[in-house]
Amino acid sequence: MPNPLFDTLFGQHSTSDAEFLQLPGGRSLSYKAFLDRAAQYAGAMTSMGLVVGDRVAVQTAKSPETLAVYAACVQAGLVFLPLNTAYTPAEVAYFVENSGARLVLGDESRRDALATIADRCNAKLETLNADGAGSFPSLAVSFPASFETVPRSEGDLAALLYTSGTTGRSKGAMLSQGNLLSNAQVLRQEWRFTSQDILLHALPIFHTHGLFVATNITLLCGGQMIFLPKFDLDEVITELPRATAMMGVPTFYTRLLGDKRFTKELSAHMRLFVSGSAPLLADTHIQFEERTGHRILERYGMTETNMNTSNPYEGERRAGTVGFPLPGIEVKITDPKTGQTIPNGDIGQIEVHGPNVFQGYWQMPDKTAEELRTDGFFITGDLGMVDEDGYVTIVGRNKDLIISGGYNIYPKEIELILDEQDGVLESAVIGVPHPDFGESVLAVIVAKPDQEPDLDAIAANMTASLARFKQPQQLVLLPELPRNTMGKVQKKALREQFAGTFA
Ligand code: MCA
Ligand code: AMP
Repeated sequence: MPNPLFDTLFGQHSTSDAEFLQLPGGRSLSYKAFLDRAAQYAGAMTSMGLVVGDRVAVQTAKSPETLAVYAACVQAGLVFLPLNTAYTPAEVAYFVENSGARLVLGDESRRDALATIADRCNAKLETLNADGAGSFPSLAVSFPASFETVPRSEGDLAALLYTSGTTGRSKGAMLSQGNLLSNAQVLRQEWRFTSQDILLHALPIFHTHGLFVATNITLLCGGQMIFLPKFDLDEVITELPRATAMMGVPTFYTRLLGDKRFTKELSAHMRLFVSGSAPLLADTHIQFEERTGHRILERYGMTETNMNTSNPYEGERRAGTVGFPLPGIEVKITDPKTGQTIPNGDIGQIEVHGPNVFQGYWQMPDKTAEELRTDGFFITGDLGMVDEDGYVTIVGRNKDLIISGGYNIYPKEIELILDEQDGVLESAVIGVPHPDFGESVLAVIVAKPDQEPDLDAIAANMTASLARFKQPQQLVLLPELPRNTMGKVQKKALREQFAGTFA
């Protein structure tokens, strides 16, 4: 019985001794060894009573074992729910509760906090540490290295990835087997990936970019990954000469350009550098080409859709654009008020349609209906235009969103917490230019009459509730927020006022 995602990405390699992961310290893992481990994990999770469709919430370090949990979930028909390792227990509690996860996998160092959450949500808790040890692998070791793959179809759910919401509540994007598979197939073809490729993998694996784009393509073509725990400039520079391709957020490329060791010779063996998740400045694109002779290939995607557009592999990679709609994917630009398609060259909201578009938000039919039209077009919340040659350019966002180092941060989530602090009347959180992260978080606070909020105490309070990367890098007190005649806060004016803060 088929399981399209498992069969195509993983099953085809089950007896292959070819190398899959190159790991720090000269270690490596073959496809077979990786899949044997995944089968043991699938056996262990099934023995715990998990059944098809159950969610598995995973907040563990980037490691071959975490990747094997993903494979095991696909093989056993479970829904993989990866979580940013920077999330605080308060944040994790929401995801576990909202998803109704049956199993939580976390690091031993967080066992107490996670146990409280798991108990409250009636979920099981097991540990998996960065070095591959923990209660979960200890349990799995006694299971056979083969597992009868659970039949699934392309419409079945494979993963639940949470994206922050403009209302402050995160939404679980339901991704089917077909969503993931179709995108991996299209990207392998478009970017010419083969079993000869060695991908330098320095992205986290709890987001679409590192998990689905980078990993699924490699699995599909039977290539290898140099699997680094995180983006570390020295390690990337050391490993680059052995790689053929790299995927990254713009911060990766600006950091590389900031290092004199990053030369044409160092990247001579590379055939492809891909950038996405945040806008790549045209200046970075140009500097990169001058330094290395390579033109970065920029593409555009979302958690809800995987990848939508890409600059061409052959043909002109145009700086400042995100290229053409991928084969099988339609992009249209519409008037945000009427939803009508507008002429090429005009700026409107970007809508996409295709086999990549998700199944809706987990148990949020109203939110799904707001963003996913009945004809299948998804309203991305990005603003853009298509030029006469068909290149798509993103010019801004119709959603209040900050992208810092490739991580999405929704101001509303932070404002809700700030507004509860002592002495705070109201707040406005904005993204301002940052040389390393592209954008960074700045919070403007207005005091209640005759009160003086303690900014240091407020900053300290944020650490319990919010992951470090979401915490404002600066808190500013203003007598009032700028508003238009309708009373709406003018964030544009604030962004202009504070544009130079992190310059
Ligand atoms: C780390 N910090 C950050 C960020 N990352 N602060 C703001 N924004 C960030 N992105 C904090 C740390 O907690 C630390 O705080 C301080 O910054 C310095 O840490 P540093 O060591 O410099 O950071 P790093 O570990 O080098 O991380 C920076 C990074 C990383 C390499 C850019 O954030 C990263 O890998 N980003 C990629 C995110 C990604 O994969 N996005 C794809 C999602 P302190 O020192 O104060 O404790 S979007 C997606 O998937 C869509 C579909 C798409 O299109 O791809
Ligand atoms: P996420 O919801 O975390 O998947 O982030 C998706 C958002 O990242 C998109 O809606 C865009 O706003 C942004 N994004 C992704 N790729 C690009 C890109 N190449 N250029 C500009 N913005 C991008």
